Amino acid sequence: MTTTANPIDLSLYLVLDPDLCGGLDEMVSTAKIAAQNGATVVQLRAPQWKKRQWLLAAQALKTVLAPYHVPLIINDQLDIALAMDADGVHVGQQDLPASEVRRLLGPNKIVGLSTNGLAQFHEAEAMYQAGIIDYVGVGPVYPTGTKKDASPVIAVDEVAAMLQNRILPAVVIGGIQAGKVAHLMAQGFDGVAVVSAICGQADIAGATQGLLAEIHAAKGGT
Ligand code: TZP
Repeated sequence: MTTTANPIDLSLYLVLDPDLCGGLDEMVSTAKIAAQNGATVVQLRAPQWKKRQWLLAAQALKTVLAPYHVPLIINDQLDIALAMDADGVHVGQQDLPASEVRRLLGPNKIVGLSTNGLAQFHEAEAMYQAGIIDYVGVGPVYPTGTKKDASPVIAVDEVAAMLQNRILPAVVIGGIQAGKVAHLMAQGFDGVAVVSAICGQADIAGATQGLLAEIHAAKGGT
């Protein structure tokens, strides 16, 4: 059995969505401030965008994140990721299969997969062991208005079952705001993924620092 084990610090995973994060300039500025203040991963997720817009934004984000060594993950646009040499690709259950993404990206890029329940989580574990994916997203765990087609909220006991004896890195997503982080981290996640808790906030730096402080406290003050 192999694992890709591409290293990724999932602690504070910012998902940029143009509906909340604004146009290109505002999005790039948000990403930069978040990276400066401790965000550990940035994902671009813009299902409504045309390819040319995708490429321009992804290239701009890559440039702004590089000095902070914060990886840029592209949501469900393999061609864009290949064109601008992104750090990785994240796919959902209805997107290009993770196995195809891995085959086309090669072994040294990050591949993430969304999961919404125990069965999908167990499938993801097998994919991790086979070297296909590097981490999973688990969610939504709270109702969210950010993703209009979000899957149903996962029941608390199902989340617990997913995390029991887990072998793969997992980041939690969906409706996570300041104050909710400690509870989720205590369940055993490696980090939290957010859109609206950072994007569109009046104080991006303060919002990022606040979430990070909760994460570090939950990880034992590291
Ligand atoms: N996937 C599951 S929920 C979600 C995504 C992309 C949106 C999360 O947004 P927010 O604003 O952090 O609730």
